[in-house]
Amino acid sequence: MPESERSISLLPLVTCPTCWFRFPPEEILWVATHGSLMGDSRAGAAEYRRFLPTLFTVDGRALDEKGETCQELACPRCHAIVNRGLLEMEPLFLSILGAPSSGKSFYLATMIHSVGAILSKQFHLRFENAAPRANQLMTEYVKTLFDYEDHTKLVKLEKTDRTGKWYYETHVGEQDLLMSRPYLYSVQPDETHPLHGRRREVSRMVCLYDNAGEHFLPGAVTSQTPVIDHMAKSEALLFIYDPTQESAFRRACRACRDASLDPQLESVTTTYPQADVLSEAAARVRQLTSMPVTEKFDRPLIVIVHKFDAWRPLLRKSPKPLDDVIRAGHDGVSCLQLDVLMEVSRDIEELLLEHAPSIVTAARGFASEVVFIPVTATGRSPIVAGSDSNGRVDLRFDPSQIAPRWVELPVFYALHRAGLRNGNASLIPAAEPTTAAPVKNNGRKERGP
Ligand SMILES: Nc1nc2c(ncn2[C@@H]2O[C@H](COP(=O)(O)OP(=O)(O)OP(=O)(O)O)[C@@H](O)[C@H]2O)c(=O)[nH]1
Ligand SMILES: [Mg+2]
Ligand SMILES: [Zn+2]
Repeated sequence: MPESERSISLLPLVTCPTCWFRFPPEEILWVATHGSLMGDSRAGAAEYRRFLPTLFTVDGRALDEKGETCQELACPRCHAIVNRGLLEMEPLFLSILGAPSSGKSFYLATMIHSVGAILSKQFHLRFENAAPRANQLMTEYVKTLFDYEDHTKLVKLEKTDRTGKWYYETHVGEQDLLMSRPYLYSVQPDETHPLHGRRREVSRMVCLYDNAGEHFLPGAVTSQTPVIDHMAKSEALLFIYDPTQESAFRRACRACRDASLDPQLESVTTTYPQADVLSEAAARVRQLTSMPVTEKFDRPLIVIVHKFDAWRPLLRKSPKPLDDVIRAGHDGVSCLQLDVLMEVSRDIEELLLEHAPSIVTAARGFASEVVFIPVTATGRSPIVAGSDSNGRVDLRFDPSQIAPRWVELPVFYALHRAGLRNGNASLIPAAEPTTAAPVKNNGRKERGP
């Protein structure tokens, strides 16, 4: 690493977001750009060669062996691209897990779409797409759902597969590895944030992954396909629980007077029990982190109780609007009202205990801190648009009708807890409601889930 880059105060150790290898910044590789240097021993034939440079331009860019200026950096172990921001900002891994079709991809896309506005307006934090090329797939998901010309063209997100574009293939230690591709978004205090002066220390690079649900089923992961092992690095596990996959929930929903007409409440998808999916993931985390069976996971397990739009009639009282959970604090930066959030969590846990107690048992048995948050990515049910190429019902949405609710909260809670765990001031503070005034609404509609 040249002197000019050293002055930007690099982290002592950089973490690769693809294979989680930690290494000193001077060991980072560069990616050649000269056309004749195509083909890399680890990243594959379609990738430019990775190399440890000896020559640099005056502005600190490496020159490849053909004298071309290079831009991109790569991990010395798996040779995947390492975003430059990771040299200066600690990563914050968040794992999203859940059964097939539980709604992981919809959750990710709608959360990415929604989170930036509230982070900026209420928490004075800048949430930025830190790696436009690497995040392209996620950007396409967001565009599919929210960037439409003609709302009569119904939209959907494709099923995440077990191989293909969602993953990165590499060759390390004489074996082929399949890794999950990370999606990177930076979170930094803006100029008006009280922690702006400490931004180097508190800013984080949020790393997210979109797995196929099948990866969380027993036996799906081997040492050559560590696609879900990000869970061991995660500051919080976001387990997507889909009540519409539980027969008891479906029966109860259908019996309601104002029952949702969601087709997912009718068609029985053959799935693996979701409590077992969580237990399987828990076993993997225990194994990877050498956690004794008598100990509990010490980071938050956030159970996202998804597709709220479909099971809403089962709740005896409506959860509070988002503005009750996020309120203005003293210095203009909003605070999470944890007691309001915990009250919602208790109501949801009670409902789960009534209809699907095994998920509560699995969650409480694994983690010491469990929060249940109701979420809907779409705000409404999908429409049956015939059947897809595999003969399954093709579920789609009118993009003008998509209205996510509470998708931001799990991430806000995770950011809040991560700050506390690392002994830093939290980017997302929490406060007692008695000390906080309700935030100005700017004429926005109240947004309960
Ligand atoms: N009612 C309702 N349905 C939803 C919502 N979000 C997603 N869905 C439906 O759930 C189905 C599965 O969503 P995905 O996000 O693709 O699920 P996934 O967990 O990524 O599935 P895999 O990629 O197979 O693991 C989709 O067909 C959507 O129609 C929601 O908020 N409400
Ligand atoms: Mg998916
Ligand atoms: Zn790596």
